[in-house]
Amino acid sequence: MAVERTLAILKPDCVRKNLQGEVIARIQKAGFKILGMKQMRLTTETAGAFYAVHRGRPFYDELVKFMSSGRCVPIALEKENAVADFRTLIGATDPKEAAEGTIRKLYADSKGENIVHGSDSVENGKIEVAFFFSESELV
Ligand code: 3AN
Repeated sequence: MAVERTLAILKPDCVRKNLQGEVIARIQKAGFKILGMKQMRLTTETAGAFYAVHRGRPFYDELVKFMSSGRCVPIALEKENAVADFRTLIGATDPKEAAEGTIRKLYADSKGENIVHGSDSVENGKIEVAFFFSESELV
């Protein structure tokens, strides 16, 4: 299996609930290596650009508003099969449908406020890591 990079974002609901440490511990226990991590507050412009693929979807405005509503923590991760394994670790978009023991099942309230983002393909993993981190910030 190939070593891949994937982008996690601890979303504003995760930070508001003070769950950063618990979620990061689960990510580390699952074998992911943290290459880069920062705390920031996204502007609506930055959140809109990050989620540009969803522009036009009914939840887009709400998503951009939520993602810029408070601090978030982008994390660049590396591991063999990182993209698929991270999606398994976080669970389905809707926490009601997420498997037992997944991060969203454990901590998320709704489809919109679902604690954590994870890249959905190897290609997007590369693009999304580069969206938040320069190569010199990945160590
Ligand atoms: P995932 O984060 O599981 O890859 P996507 O890529 O389909 O899910 O959606 C991106 C983000 O948009 C989700 N994390 C979620 O916050 C939000 N979202 C997706 N679908 C809905 C929906 N039907 N209603 C509200 N928010 C949604």
